[in-house]
Amino acid sequence: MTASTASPASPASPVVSRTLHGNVLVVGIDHPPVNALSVDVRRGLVEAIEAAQADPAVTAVLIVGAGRNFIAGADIREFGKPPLAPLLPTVCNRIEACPKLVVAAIHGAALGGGLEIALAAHYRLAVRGAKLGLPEVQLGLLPGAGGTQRTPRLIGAAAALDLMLSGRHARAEEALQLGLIDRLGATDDVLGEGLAYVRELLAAHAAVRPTRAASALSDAGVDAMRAAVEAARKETATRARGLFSPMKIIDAVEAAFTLPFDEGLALERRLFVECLESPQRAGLVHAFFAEREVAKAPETKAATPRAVATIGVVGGGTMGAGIAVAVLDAGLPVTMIERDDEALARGRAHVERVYDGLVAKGRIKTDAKAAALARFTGSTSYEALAQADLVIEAVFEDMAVKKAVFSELDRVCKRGAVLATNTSYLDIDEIAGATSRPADVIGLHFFSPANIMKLLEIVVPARVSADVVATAFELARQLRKVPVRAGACDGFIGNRLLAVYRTAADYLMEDGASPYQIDRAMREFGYPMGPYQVVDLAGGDIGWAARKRRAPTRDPRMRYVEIADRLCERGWFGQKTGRGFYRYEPGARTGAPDLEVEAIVEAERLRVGISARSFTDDEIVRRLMCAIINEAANVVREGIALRPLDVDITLIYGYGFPRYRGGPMKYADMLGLPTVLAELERLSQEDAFFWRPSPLIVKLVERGADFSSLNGTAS
Ligand code: 3H9
Repeated sequence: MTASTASPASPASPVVSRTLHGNVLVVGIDHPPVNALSVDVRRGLVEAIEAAQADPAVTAVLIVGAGRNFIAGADIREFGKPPLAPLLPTVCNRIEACPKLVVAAIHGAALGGGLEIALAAHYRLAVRGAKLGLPEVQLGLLPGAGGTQRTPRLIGAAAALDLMLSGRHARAEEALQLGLIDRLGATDDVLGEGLAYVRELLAAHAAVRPTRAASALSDAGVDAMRAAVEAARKETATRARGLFSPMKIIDAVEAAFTLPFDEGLALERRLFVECLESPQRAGLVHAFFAEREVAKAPETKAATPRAVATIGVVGGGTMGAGIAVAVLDAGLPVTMIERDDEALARGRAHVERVYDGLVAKGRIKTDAKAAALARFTGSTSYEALAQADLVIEAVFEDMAVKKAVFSELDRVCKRGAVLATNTSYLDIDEIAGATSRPADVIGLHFFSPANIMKLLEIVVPARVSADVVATAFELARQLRKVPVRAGACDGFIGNRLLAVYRTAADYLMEDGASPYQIDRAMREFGYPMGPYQVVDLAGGDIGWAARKRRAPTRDPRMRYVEIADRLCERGWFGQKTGRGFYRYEPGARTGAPDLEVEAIVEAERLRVGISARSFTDDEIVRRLMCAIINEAANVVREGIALRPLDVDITLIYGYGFPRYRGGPMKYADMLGLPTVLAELERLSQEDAFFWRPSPLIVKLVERGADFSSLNGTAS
């Protein structure tokens, strides 16, 4: 805080304070948690600028944020509701038009509309640690308060497009280099730095400097801008395929050098409203809030996590090594256990290989690899885990093997240690039964590659204690994972839904669609890969083993398609064997359609007496989505997922479901549950067992409600 004398200027709005520091009016935004620009903040800002303009005692205005951030942007909770005046573009124009000097002093986040407020000010200072960005694209939007017009005028179109199309945050140092800010504060006292800067500007008689008149759009600059816009259009057509707002962002930025400022603003507004009204905006905003909501499981409120400073990992295969890297990356030490020296050496080599890959890709430096590996130790003796606070088992998926591991852990681990299994389908209660402390046993289902994939299913068996669940959520936070609480059942949330998705795809294939058409249709829907590309990537043998395991308990009413088994019997397990549903050139990751596979599919149709019929891509998507939505409803009904939004986040973060569709439950709500139910009823005439509508969907439709009514959130 600065030493200057401060006095309240007038009773301002409850969220925007006005304090006179000598002749400088400090306008403070204090609207927790992140100073989002709600209607009250917008009103308060306009009133403050008007008050400054009218008060002869004020020669300059300094805008600052209270708490941890400057301003996190527009209030996302207001989207989709009737807009309330003053709109944000008006607020920004009002700030820019102020005849007295306006300076923004930034700390923490200045994002979206928050940065646009700063861009409307005449000068900008940021302290270290500040992050500036225009992340609207991640919400299906574009910067709609002058950002698309002011940013290119300030820093050129190439840099502006980079910020807007990636949505990334630039640190204060980079922002200075780009020309987004004018001054980097020497200390982190944002108010003191800001006031000193304003006084310096006043002493130098610095001019009021509207950003709309900034000069990056000089004649010489325009050619470069045109080239940047064209390059961005080309790249966006492939990189952001299927997304609505990126092309609108480019159109708006182009207007910055093809139209006068006010016409550019008008175009920006029109395009912003188009984005605002798009289903993609609704899907992405839902995902934004859902992602934050999943971390708030009931146990995280009811219990205190146990302290975790040291972690053990049992098993050094791909999964164990990936988990070890995820933990090492969070700065925690890891002890890996393997059964003998050879296996341990392989486990260590696995870990090193992951780091070598990261170094080769330039993601980390060699010294970061060395620092991480210095936290890694290995042992062939379980005794090395005696002091571990939490142990994650990642051995072969076999109940007897897992039980043996847990009985060893029970023998050696200290009281209070959390014992976690990474199983993807086995009964965790049974595993816990191999110990004398089932209350300490929990499921931590990582996704491969475990150091990259963000999803962590936290699987809660019947006897686990609440503080162990809370510990798992805290670990997820430390590992920067997105945790989803799942109840115990075969496949938990994600793999259970994957199984019905695959089954429905197999039915389509046997009934007449080719695996290649199915894959293409799902890619068009927004998945990065189709279901059969995923099988080939994961290894057909994994699903084959699961099918054999389930065979004895399979309901006889369930139709079973044997096509994948025919491929596995030939040793065609996908990428790793060079053949699967696709044929792969040595080392290639993209496969080509295989006529022999199509012949096998046709032979299977003949064998079971099906004559192929044709399906449109649209029908394929409808069937596969109905299968997922229906099973997801059962997963919610049974309490395996806490809420529909937990399913949405699981599929977005673990299974490539297109985020801009908000997840399958949000997608179902947008389609309309009566439409989904009607489709299920139609399909159940073909196969009453598989397509039986979930009682939850039936109930919600009867009540005129949808899945969002079960989320307990506003989105
Ligand atoms: C925009 O600005 C459009 C304009 O161009 C044009 C308009 C015309 N609104 O993330 P956290 C909530 S679009 C409302 O856990 P952190 C969040 O839900 C906007 N609420 O904290 C959470 O609530 P809860 C462009 C918001 O410290 C709480 O705040 N801006 C908003 O890890 C804490 O959030 C963005 O896209 C908001 N804008 O991270 C920035 N932001 O406690 C979005 C957050 O009930 N925000 N909340 O769960 C962020 O990226 C991060 O929140 C931030 C802080 C980095 C700021």
